[in-house]
Amino acid sequence: MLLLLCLLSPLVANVRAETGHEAWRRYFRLAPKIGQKYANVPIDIVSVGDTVILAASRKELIVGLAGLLGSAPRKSANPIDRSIVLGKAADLQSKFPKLSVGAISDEGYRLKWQRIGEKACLVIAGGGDRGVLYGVFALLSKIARGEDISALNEVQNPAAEIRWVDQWDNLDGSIERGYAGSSIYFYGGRVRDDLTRASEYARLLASIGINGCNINNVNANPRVLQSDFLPQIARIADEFRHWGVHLSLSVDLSSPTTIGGLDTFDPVDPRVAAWWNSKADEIYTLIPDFGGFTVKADSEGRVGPSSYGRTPADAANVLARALAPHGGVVFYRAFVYDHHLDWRDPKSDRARAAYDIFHPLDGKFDDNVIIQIKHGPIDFQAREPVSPLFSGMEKTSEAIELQITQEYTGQQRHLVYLAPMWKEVLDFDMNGAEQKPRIAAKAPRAPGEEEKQEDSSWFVRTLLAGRIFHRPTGGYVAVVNAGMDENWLAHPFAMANLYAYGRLAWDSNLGARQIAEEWTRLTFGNDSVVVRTATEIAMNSWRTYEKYTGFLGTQTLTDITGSHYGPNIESSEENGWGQWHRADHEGIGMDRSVKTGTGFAGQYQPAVANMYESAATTPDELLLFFHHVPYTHVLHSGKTVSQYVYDSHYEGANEVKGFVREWKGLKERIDHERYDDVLARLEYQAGHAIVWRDAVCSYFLRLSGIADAKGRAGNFPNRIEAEGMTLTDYDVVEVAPRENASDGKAIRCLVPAGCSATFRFGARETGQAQAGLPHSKRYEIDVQYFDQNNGVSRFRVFVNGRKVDEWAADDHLPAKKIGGDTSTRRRIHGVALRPDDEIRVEGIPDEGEVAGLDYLEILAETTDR
Ligand code: GCV
Repeated sequence: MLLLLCLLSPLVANVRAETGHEAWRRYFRLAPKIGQKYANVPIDIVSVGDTVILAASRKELIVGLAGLLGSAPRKSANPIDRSIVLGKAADLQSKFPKLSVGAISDEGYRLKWQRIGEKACLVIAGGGDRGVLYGVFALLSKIARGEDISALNEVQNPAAEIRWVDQWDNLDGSIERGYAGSSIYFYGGRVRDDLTRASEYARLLASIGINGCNINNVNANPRVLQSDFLPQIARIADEFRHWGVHLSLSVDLSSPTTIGGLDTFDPVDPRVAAWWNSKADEIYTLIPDFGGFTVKADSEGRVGPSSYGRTPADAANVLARALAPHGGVVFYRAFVYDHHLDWRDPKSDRARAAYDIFHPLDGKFDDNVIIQIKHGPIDFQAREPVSPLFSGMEKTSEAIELQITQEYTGQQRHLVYLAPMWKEVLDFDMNGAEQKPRIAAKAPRAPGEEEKQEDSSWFVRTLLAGRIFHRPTGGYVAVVNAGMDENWLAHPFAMANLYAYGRLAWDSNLGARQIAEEWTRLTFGNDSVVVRTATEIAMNSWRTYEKYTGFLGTQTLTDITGSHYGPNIESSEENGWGQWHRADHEGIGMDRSVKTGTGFAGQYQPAVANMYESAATTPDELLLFFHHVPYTHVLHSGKTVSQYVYDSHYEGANEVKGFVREWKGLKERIDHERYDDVLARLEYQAGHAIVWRDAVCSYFLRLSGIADAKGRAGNFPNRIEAEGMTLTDYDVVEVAPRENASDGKAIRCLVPAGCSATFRFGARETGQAQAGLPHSKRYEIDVQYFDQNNGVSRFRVFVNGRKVDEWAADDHLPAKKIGGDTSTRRRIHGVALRPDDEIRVEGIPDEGEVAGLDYLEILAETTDR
């Protein structure tokens, strides 16, 4: 028994109940084997300096070490025996003249063992207050991950000055594209009374080096700037300040008229400039460390400078001049486009907009304006090329805008780790193969940092750091949309994206795998099986999602005019939003070449433009973004486009099944709460991946008329369509679009007492029996039903009158109707069946939800489904 306990001990150490609220700063007591590595970590803290950030740093260090190592450190005025000594480099050096920490940038830090007098101390020196805080978090992270710190001597300076997040929170408490509950800041038109979550969020952000947060939706409510509202905003800034997080606000450019009483918001009108100046003064009186303004204008119905024939530079500069005396910045979003484009015009192209508008303005923006550029030219798609604007402005500061909230990537119901995609963007060389001589010879460097010989590549990450064109600032912004959900982002793995974003904004040279491993250790503990499995699932997840939802650069195939979630392939077409894939009977793709298409490819630097100009040199994964090709076009991989569509969707759906299997291997190695939560989400995802697979395959099978060489698409031997069963009170409905239900039909129940669908089980339903394989007596029954969000239907399944399962359709999927957003799979395991058994499904509707049913699939039970 004792032996058994010993063998299990590394496992049970990890399995304390958890909600995910602590994210990657759990500070759980280290397992003894790891903990003993830190036996000589000092338990005495000497802190030099006294600011709110230093106080927070000291407190974090005490809480973290007490949790990880089991004993609370003491505070001392001077080093005794061994101490951790922390403070700003300049302050430490004046207090301990013999201490040498070298040069550190303002937000950088050094972690180093050093003798102070006779005492061997562990020094945490920051360039400024934030540097100290980041150093503390870094040390705690190393210990939590079991990293050797016995010879620690490390300096870290952030890659870029701007490391911000945006929240799209509305004052009524809702969050645009938020998938994890309501706003942590606002409720019912005002700032929440209890801002505990706001403070905890700032701490979370600081722990990964993020130094700014824009708290309200870019579709901004002008009310946020009203004089009676600003003191409420100041309360949030008070919470952020301890964690070194600047607060900024999205502003509506029409504010001078809507709340200012002026008859114009023309940015070149002196009265408008005076209004913004006095508004900025008012804000800084309340919030001295206010970060600045974010602007969405002339975009998706927002007003902007075009109302007066002015440019984004005119608009940005009037704000920038109001903020400049206080040190604030303007984030002007390059997401400016016409959403009433003429879809019949083969030359019209939304992808061109940002470059067409902003490139000619290069040099016209004030130095404290940062152009915030979405990573691709469209809108956070699972695959799109890098925005050409990154290399289109040499005299303007830039920030990349990434999206952590998974608007087009499964909305935190699908596990999609985005760091591999972001790495491809950041590592993309905008200069292509061409070697340009005009590269900066001397880039601004952190003090003490060695001058690196940059080659002539224009990596996006280097452009963002301002190094190539000597820009004073620049960096990273990401839309997070954390909410009131206990674990911040709903899906436990969605937190890996927030973690990865912070780590990359700090050090863009880190690898996606290394970050995933770090996150896994900090989130789930150091069990090597957990680390390996979770990292592997994460690393594969983005490409897997791409395989079953969108192919070869089509852009999104989600419901573009609705939820942006489930499949709706035709919704991209015949409207002005410009996310067209141009699929017809013969072929698919947007021709964006210069020679025959929209000319978008020509917005890149010559080497990259040449690559995208021809289908022969465009990488497969972006082929359809740049070219219209027949379904018979042969890819570099050797497959035709049509066969690729079938293969990739079957592969993708199978890979998610694999994730479920791998995750199940972690049972007992992770606390039950998070294990079960992730498992349930993965099982849902595996079902929804099949919905996607079947929708896309059947759509293109019908459109192209080209069969799947492997015979899978449109062929479901084990499927029993609901509309083919014997129905009592259920009625048959045509589903639109038809590919969102098997065979285009489903059944719905409008009778409050309930309806039923019955059939007799026969050999036809068992692939194994048909193939003459040994007949299994136990089966898995997959029930494909529809879980709308306007009611909670109930389902019951009976075999020969005996109930084998029941459940409530109570998920919060983003639709009120039967379709691709709501199609959901329930798996019933281990059902004993004999030929001719009666299987009956009962559905009881609730309010608007109609207990919709699509089909059943029955297969012999195996361990590998
Ligand atoms: C905040 C996309 C989203 C919108 C979002 C917009 C933006 O269009 O669907 O919800 O609006 O991007 O980034 O401004």
